[in-house]
Amino acid sequence: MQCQPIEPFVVPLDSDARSLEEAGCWLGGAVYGQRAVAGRQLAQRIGERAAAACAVVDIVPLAAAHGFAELWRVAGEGPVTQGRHGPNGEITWSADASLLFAHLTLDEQSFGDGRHCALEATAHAAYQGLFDLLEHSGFIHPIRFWNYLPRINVDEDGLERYRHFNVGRHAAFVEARRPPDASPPAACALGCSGTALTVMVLAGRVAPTAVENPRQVSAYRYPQQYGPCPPTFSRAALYRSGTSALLTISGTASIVGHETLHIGDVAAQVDEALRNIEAVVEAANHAAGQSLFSVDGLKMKAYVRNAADTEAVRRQLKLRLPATPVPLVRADICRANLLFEIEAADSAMLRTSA
Ligand code: 3EB
Repeated sequence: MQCQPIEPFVVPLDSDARSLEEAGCWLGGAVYGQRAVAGRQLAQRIGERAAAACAVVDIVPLAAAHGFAELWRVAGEGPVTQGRHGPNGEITWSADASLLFAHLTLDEQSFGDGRHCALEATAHAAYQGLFDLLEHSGFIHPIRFWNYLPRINVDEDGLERYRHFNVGRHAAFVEARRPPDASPPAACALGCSGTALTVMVLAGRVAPTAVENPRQVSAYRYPQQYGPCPPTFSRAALYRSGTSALLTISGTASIVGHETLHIGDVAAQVDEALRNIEAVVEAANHAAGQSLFSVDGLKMKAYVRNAADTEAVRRQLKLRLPATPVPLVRADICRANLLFEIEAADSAMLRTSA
């Protein structure tokens, strides 16, 4: 099967529809910054003119005054087809020959009884719906999930909401006969505003290779001190199809083993997270059997818990990665003591032995 290269691109919110079309073939992605009216408008333009599936994440961008979109561009002419899935058409998807991108936003208020935390049920339903789409579309292998959940660090019914989310996600994996501890896809999980959970997925027709970080305990083996169900993700996923490869690195923070390091020191957390990124890139190149990726070349995006830390984070990133622009958004991170999280992706051509 012939696979086309895919890359994430950051697009400023004031891009016009024509420049989007000229830029190539967009599969989908997300606008970060719902509050800006421009965000909704861009998502609509991208959806209509470029046939891409574009989510809107209610989050505060620190990168550009009006926010930005992160879009996944596929090479070639397409065709990119688009559709809806689910009983109420709540899932929007878009696909080319080898990759599918889908997203849905579920309002937690339509789940549960209004008195108890409904995030577990909402996460369960979101993953059920997306897994159903993957099975029906033939893109059965998730490569990467993005999760944005409101009030992520708030305790409800005696458990932090992120941990409720983990219970619902875990149950959906088990139910879909996708063992949570057998090479799960890459992922991230961040806070957002509002009352709705947004989940996005990139999926393929062939299984990606899961990549772990030798410096960290696999997240799906975290001990119970982090909640009744561990989070379901691998540190990175390496997707190879035809002559191209895509590496997508999960949300990466200042965690070594399973413990948070440098509590209260944002600059040191940035450094530690980047050491983890380096270790994951090395592990990915090892898994590929060739040196495909380098830290300098990665497309990155990062989350900062406290807006007041923005300049310190920028300074530290500039010091470590002088040539890599890293758009920032303000977001709560899934452990109250984490101040920073970074994610990355890149594509490469595989060297095939003649
Ligand atoms: C960590 O390493 C930090 O729950 O999907 C990173 C990436 C984190 C993904 C998820 C959580 C998730 O545990 C948090």
